[in-house]
Amino acid sequence: MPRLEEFAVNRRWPAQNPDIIQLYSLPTPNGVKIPIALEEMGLPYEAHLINFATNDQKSPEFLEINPNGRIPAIIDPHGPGGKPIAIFESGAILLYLAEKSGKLLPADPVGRLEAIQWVFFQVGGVGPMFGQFGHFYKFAADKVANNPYPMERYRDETKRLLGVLELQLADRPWLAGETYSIADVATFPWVRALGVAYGAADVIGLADFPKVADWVSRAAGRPASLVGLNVPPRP
Ligand SMILES: N[C@@H](CCC(=O)N[C@@H](CS)C(=O)NCC(=O)O)C(=O)O
Repeated sequence: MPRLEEFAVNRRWPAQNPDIIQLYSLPTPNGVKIPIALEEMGLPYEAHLINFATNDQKSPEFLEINPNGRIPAIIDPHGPGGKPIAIFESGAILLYLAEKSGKLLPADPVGRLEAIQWVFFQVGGVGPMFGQFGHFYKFAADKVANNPYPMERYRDETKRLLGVLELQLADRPWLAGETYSIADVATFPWVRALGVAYGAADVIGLADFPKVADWVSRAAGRPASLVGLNVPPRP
C-alpha cells in the first residue's frame, strides 16, 4: 500500500492530520456506522465529505480506495504491520476497527461470532432490503405509481426482517446479547432511517415492533451516536 500522501483520495481531500484514520463518508445509514463506531472506540479520525450531489463517490480518486463507488471507506495510516491500509464495505471496516481497538466485539469466540453473524445479517439483508424499500417508497414513487408490486415486495421483506430483530431483542438488550457491539452500530441506523429518512414509520408499522423501537432509541441516544450521526456534516 502507498503512503497516505500517495493516495489520490488524499490529494483531493487532504488530511489535516495524516497520522490518524481518514474517513470518507456522508451521513447516510451506511455512512454513519463508521463515525459512530470510531466515537464509541475513542479512535482519533478525520472525516471528509463525499458529496453525492457532485457524484464524488464515482470520482477516480475515490474509486482508488473503493472500486464499488460507495461510501463509507477509510484509510488507516497505521494499519497491519504499521503500514497504511485502505478499506471499503462498512462491515469489513467495523470488524477491522473492532479488532484494532479491542472494543465493540466480544473477546470470547462464541460471543464474537454472535456479533459477526448479526453484522452479516445487516449488510446482506437489512441494508439492501430497507434501501430498496426506501427507493420505491420515497425516491422513485412516481416510477411505480401504476405498479405497487416493487414497493410492496420490499415493504413486506422489511417488515419480515424487523420481525426477526424483534424476536432477537425479546430477551436481550443488544443484538449480540448483554453488550453493545458492532452489530448494533451496523443495524440501528437503518431502522432509524425508516422513520427519519423515509417517513415510513406508519406504512411499515414500526409501532408493531416495540422491542426494536426501544433498542433504536437507546442506541441512537448514546453520546457516540449523537455525534456520529452527523459526521461529516452535510453541506
Ligand atoms: N455494502 C455497502 C453499501 C454501501 C452503500 O450502498 N452506500 C450508499 C450510501 S448508504 C452509497 O454510497 N450510495 C451511492 C451510490 O450508490 O452511488 C457497505 O455496507 O458499505
